[in-house]
Amino acid sequence: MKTRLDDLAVFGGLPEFQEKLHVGRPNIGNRERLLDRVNLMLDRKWLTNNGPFVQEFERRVADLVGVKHCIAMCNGTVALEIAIRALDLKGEVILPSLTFIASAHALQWQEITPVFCDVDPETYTLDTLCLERMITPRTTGIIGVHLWGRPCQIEALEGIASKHGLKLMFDAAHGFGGSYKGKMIGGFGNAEVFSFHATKFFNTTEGGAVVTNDDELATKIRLMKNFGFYGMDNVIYIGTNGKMNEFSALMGLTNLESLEHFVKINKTNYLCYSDELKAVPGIKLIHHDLREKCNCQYIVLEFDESLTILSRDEIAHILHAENVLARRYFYPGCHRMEPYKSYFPHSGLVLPETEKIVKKVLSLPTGTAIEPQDIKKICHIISFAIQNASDIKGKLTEYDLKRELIPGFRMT
Ligand code: T4K
Repeated sequence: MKTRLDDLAVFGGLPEFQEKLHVGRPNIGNRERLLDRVNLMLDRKWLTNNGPFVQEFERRVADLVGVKHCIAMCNGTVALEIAIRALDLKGEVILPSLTFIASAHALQWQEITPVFCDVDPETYTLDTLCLERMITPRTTGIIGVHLWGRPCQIEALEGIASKHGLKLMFDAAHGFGGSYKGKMIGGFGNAEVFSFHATKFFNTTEGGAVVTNDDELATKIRLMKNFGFYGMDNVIYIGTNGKMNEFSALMGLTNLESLEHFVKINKTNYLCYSDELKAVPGIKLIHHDLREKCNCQYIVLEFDESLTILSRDEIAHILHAENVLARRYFYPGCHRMEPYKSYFPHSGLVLPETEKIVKKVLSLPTGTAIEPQDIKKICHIISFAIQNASDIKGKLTEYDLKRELIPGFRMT
């Protein structure tokens, strides 16, 4: 427990945690079941190329999501690229800037212009009014992002897409296992894309999938992810190598068996954070709607600096010193990263909400790697820091805030 300023590790005290607590520590299912499957894979000598584990995994995911087709892929980024290509998107595609850079790169990689749209101040997903203003004759599609697992305003987006004859897809990298108005995420738009990266609450080490109810699109995507092969020695389409391998699929099958357990832990953690921080002035925990299915995999705090006095970055700095490696997902916004900041140097002017949000949110550790007592300690550090904000602020300036406590994290 920190009771004096000098107890804080940033001022020379002992770090609260001896081991680093990460955001995105993988959840791993039953080890014996996993190793049994590894042995079976080795006995079968079938390691990739639409093997039996991949086929089983695709069936399980399609059933869980309630869609006709799941095409498993090597990662979420390639799944996005292939879905974009199969949907024949060209010219300009509108998406939020408040997302992981892969959402934008998947477009630019194939020379489609990502047009960054602002987000709604309530949901932090695409602002539908702003979106309609950004449609031009070159626009061919919209990519909604279910940021932190919270669904987009899906019905409104469907309305806009159909009114303007645009394709609609979703980057559902954060949305696996969630629902919108009782229907599982994955079943909306022309297609949705999941990421099963190690840092997601459900992982296949690396992995992703496109899910869709469109038979023709699914066939095209299956061809594209396997070089365009239609049977042996017969290529009928341009393609790439987007295949999921057998190890990833068996990891996925094993982790699927623990999915409910992972969600339960995430919900418990979310409620614990919520309880511990409810009385701390200037802090809002980004809300997850527990009436819907929800994976609660991102614990995101939002700071109102007029009340916390300490900025988001100062609090992150204090936490990092205590070995709590909080992350600024998704700072500074895609529009402020290359190549987009050179292509569109003034795009921040039309993204006022995004510009505000990226400066005030902070993601904290959750998942099976963390216990409620750890959460209580993290919350105590935050609350102690805010209670003593003025003193800490003065003292912090004596220290080098530009020091990188974790590689790549530099105070701004
Ligand atoms: N769209 C959206 C909206 C996304 O968020 C993502 C990915 C994608 C598309 C693309 O999907 P993928 O192609 O990745 O399937 C991470 C992930 O690499 C990325 O998958 C994820 N979003 C993004 C939000 O986070 P980094 O660069 O922040 O990851 P990194 O390496 O710093 O890892 C985070 C923490 O997790 C580390 O502090 C340590 C811990 N960790 C990580 C790994 C890989 C572990 O404890 N064990 C591990 O094996 O991007």
